[in-house]
Amino acid sequence: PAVFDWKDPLGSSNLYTEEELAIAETAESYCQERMLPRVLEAYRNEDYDKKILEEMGELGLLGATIQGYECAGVSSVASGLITRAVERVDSGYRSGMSVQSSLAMGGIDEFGTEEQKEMFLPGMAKGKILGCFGLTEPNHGSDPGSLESVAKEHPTKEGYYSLSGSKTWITNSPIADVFLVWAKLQSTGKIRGFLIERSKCPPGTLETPKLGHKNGLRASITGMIQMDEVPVAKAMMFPDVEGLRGPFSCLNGARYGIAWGTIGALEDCIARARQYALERKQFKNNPIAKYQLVQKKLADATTDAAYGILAAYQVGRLKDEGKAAPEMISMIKRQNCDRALVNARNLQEIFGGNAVSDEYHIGRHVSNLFVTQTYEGQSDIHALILGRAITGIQAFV
Ligand code: TGC
Ligand code: FAD
Repeated sequence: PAVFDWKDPLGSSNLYTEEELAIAETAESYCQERMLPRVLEAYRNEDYDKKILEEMGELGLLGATIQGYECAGVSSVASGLITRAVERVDSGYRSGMSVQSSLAMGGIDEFGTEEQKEMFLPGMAKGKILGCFGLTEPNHGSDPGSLESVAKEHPTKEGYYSLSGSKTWITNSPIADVFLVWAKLQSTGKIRGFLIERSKCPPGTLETPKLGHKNGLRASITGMIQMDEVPVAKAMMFPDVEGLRGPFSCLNGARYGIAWGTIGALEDCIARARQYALERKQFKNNPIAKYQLVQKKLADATTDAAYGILAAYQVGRLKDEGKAAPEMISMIKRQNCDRALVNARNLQEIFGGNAVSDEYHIGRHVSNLFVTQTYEGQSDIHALILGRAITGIQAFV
């Protein structure tokens, strides 16, 4: 007879191939055995251990959907399962991986020249070359079309541009070796993608200060990219893509991953809250799990997690068939981030005062999930993307 499993309420595991299940298992064991023991110290000290990316590289988890260039070439569903396993531990670790895999490697794979791909992708797949993605600026977050960073013809160096401008809230920027920066080409006014290598920047032209004292995503590292006439060889510009289609195409992959990942974080909250509710006793020695209001919180969260996974799965399959419209990705990114945040906040109440101690992990997930709802398009921005697709009228401006 069919049995209900609270860990997989709608039986999504029946949908995965053998290979996808094996990849998920590898990722889950690595994350639980090697990442989880480090997360509390990392979060307390805002200390991102970049060895994590090397370890992920050794397991073939970076840029996993890319074909060739020493990448694993797995399905979008398999990459979603990896993301879910990582974010079950911490959204910050998933963030570091998303930026490396979907935003930086994904951009190079989709828009780079053969030379750029050969130069960066194999090293990035191994976690030996660290990447970051600079779109957001101090004055332009939700509206990146207005960005001010500019690439001018270099005044003295033949075959070079000179890049100036400032990017902020950039995951991995303080430790990155290669920067995928989006700036306007002065001659056309159009947004273009540039690959800046830290090792090739003359002193004083590139600074990447860390943004510390965060109250979420503390296990990831975030910073600025300050460019003051950075010389960049023309061969380091993406040759063909112009306008916002470039950065947004990279974001499609990262937003898709977040839809899986945030459900991983929510699933961790559910498992921890359930366990706590079964152990904690109040009023006549009853476990608080006996009380209806506590059960409702668990029922709501478990339902949203199960629906979220099925939706992400469906978009993953369509993605591999070339049938995933960006609006579908906006829908699952928004819904899964929002539901993960709301439910995690409700589950936090189950822990009573202990919720305030980081050793119960729930407060960390709640703070992280606020960030996931904000970056890669804040939820209301995704509502407007959907509203535009539904009505044909844009409401941004
Ligand atoms: P709009 O007119 O809508 O579009 C401009 C051009 O872009 C194309 N496009 C897309 N192409 C591919 N995929 C998509 N999802 C696309 N969305 C739009 C579009 O076809 C058009 O092309 P063309 O050739 O006609 O020029 O542009 P808009 O300026 O009106 O945009 C409005 C809006 C709100 C949709 C957009 O600006 C937006 O999405 N804002 C949110 C910004 C955002 O997501 N920033 C993310 C920064 S990176 C980040 O947060 C990383 S965190 C990583 C981590 O740590 O995990
Ligand atoms: P704003 O655009 O100022 O928005 C503020 C509020 O106004 C939001 O609620 C928004 O929904 C609302 N709003 C804005 N416009 C409208 C409108 N037209 N209608 C209705 N409501 C509106 N960026 C990168 O490029 N690379 C990274 O690696 C990266 N990593 C990040 C890591 C962290 C930890 C954080 C916090 C951010 C990161 N970001 C990154 C930046 C992130 O993408 C932006 O913060 C996000 O896009 C929102 O932009 P903003 O902060 O400028 O908010």
